[in-house]
Amino acid sequence: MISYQSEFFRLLLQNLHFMNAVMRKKGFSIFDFRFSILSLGGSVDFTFKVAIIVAILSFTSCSKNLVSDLPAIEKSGQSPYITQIFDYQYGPGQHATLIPQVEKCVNFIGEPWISGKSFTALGGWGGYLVAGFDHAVSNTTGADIAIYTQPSVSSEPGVVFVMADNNNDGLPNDGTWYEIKGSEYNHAETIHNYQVTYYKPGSSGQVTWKDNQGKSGTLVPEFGTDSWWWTGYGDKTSVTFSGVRLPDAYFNSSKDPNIDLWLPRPGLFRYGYAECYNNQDYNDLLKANFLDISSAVDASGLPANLSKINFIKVQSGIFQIAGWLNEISTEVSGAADIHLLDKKSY
Ligand SMILES: [Ca+2]
Ligand SMILES: [Ca+2]
Ligand SMILES: [Ca+2]
Repeated sequence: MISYQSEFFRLLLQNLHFMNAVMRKKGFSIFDFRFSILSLGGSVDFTFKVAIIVAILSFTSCSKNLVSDLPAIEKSGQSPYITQIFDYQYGPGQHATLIPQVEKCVNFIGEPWISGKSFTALGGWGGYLVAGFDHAVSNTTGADIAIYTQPSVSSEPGVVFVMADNNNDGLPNDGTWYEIKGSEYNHAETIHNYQVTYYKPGSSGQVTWKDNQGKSGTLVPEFGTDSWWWTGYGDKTSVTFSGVRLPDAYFNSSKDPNIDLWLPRPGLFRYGYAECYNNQDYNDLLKANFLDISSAVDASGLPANLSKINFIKVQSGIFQIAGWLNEISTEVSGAADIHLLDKKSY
């Protein structure tokens, strides 16, 4: 096992390198500082922010065991982890210019975080990936699927859907996507069957949007980014996403208009979502949210009663730009069939 101390310095160096690279690329702008559990903005000195965030991330990281030291059991040649990506669409957000046009989501395939693997950014609301296991994951008592987080400390909830391979052709082409019913399923602010169309920016560089609730707006980054439009959309002048809109995850608790102090809204996202930390289904050892196939519901909210699933879909569920945090967007590092993992690892 790698010592906490060496892991501390590895993460410290990794994050300093990351921030340095970002600052160079962005000309001293913010790329993704949602590593912080609370965030400071406005008149607070930039260097101070960086110092706080590095300190928080390093402290958090060195206080936990390392996932990559914990081997998985492979039974009958089956992989516990995701083996295929079928679809990926980035939702407009701050990472847009950094994600290749043909993103393969290799960070979501296989065991997370080994050999320098990072995470997959789903972007702003609606962005998603569709992935599959090489076998059917059984629905046994309790949790069945682990969705690995970024890892980080700041929740950016994603909605998870599951599908069975009914015709056994290995493709997510004939089943129904059933939503894992999370804690905010019946929240008054949750909008099921939500839809947003994002429009390619003109000369302003800013993405405008319209939703199916009669609302529209502009995605304005708090800190400058080149564009939130992703080259992976090809020649499209607009792109439409459909899914579940969850309640806003953060609120600005600052009384000073010159300072942002973004905090998680209390009591929300207790279970049932991807990239949620310190909630009821977060496994501290694996750094993953544990989801139960029995929680899957149909379009009317009734139990889907699935005995097994082969495919998962993870989708950014928050449509919120939280000040200098920019958009709240899900990042995930893979998924596992919990039944195939070494029980000692979690
Ligand atoms: Ca289960
Ligand atoms: Ca199929
Ligand atoms: Ca994240």
